[in-house]
Amino acid sequence: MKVFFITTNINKYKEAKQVLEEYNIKLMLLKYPLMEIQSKSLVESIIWKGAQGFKILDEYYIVEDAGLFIKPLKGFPGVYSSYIYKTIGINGILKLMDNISNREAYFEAVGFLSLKNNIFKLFVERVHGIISNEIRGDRGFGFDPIFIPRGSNKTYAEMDLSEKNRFSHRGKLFRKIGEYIKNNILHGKSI
Ligand code: ITT
Repeated sequence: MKVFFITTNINKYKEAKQVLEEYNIKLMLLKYPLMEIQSKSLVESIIWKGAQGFKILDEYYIVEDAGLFIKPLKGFPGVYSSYIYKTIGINGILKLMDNISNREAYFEAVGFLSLKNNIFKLFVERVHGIISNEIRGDRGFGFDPIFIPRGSNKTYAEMDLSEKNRFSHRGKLFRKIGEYIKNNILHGKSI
């Protein structure tokens, strides 16, 4: 089965593609910049972002948004992750965390799966962890070099693709989406 992933981020696509291969789902990249609204929640913005796809293609497709929420910074950068990454970057985040001993943070990923006829399903996953004291690793993208997921002592950037997928918010999210497609679409149940 073929499903499209509408994203401008090739790294996100590679991670998601590897997970969905386990479910015999072929993920196709549709590189298209969907508009994003400024909202306090990723769930609210993904509905708005995902629904734009209805006008672009009449196929099963996925749109995904993720953000890093740092507890002692009251959830910052959260929904502003993309802008903050492009402006102050990971060095800026580490500077803000100088002398802060509580390093708790989580990544949230939300997914919008379009099932044709304007029907869609939402998925949400979180992975808790800590912000490292320094930049570590050169793989991955975004905040990967400063996030250590619970259960590992490596940052995401010190992991290869499969290991990151085993631990990550995106890995968890796409396994949930894969299970859903397997149980509700591939096996012919009505949705
Ligand atoms: P889209 O076209 O799919 O929107 P994007 O790069 O803007 O691609 P997001 O809005 O989902 O992706 O992500 C917002 C930012 O959060 C992104 O620019 C990264 O800096 C960061 N981010 C998201 N997922 C990440 C991950 O797995 N590891 C590290 N940083 C991540």
